[in-house]
Amino acid sequence: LKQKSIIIWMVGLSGSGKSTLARALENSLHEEGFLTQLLDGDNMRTGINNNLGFSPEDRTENIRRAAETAKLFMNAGLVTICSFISPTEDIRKMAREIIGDGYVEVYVDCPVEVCEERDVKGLYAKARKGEIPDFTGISAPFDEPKNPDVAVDTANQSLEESHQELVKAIIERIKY
Ligand code: GGZ
Repeated sequence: LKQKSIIIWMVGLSGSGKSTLARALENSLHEEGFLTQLLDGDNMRTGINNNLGFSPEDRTENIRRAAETAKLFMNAGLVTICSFISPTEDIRKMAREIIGDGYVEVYVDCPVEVCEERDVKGLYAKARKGEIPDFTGISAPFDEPKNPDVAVDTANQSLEESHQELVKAIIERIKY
């Protein structure tokens, strides 16, 4: 096998650019010949996690199942990319403990003010109006990761710059 299987755990607010970067990273890894699996809200919350909402308990269960699922892919030899808000220290500690060696934390750093200003999907406006309860960064907590393995600054960099930086950092960690 020409790749080390690891789990790239992408952390960041809604609208931080996490999913866009996760997909772009996956494409770049494919071009380099790596096998990957992407896990995110789109394939987890609509399927195996379709009974979960956004209470603290449900988010914890969402991340627990995602980490366990990711570990299966990792053990099958795939470079696994997980893109979830993963809002608290405790939630990330749990993911790190489930996965063990192979957990690589990437902080997609974009302040809530910038995410709200951009509000690509209009979710922040709805959260402000109270139409979405427990919205991360508005009415539910987000603890900034203190010691991520990699951080990209999507508030001050273009997505293309962040993408290049991320690909470089990840390829260093998966090539033998
Ligand atoms: C945060 C929410 C919420 C609430 C729906 N809080 O930007 P999006 O829309 O497409 O991605 C967000 C996604 C977050 O799901 P995660 O599984 O990543 O969250 S966690 O790690 O905390 O379990 C957002 C949408 O779901 N969304 N309601 N209340 N984001």
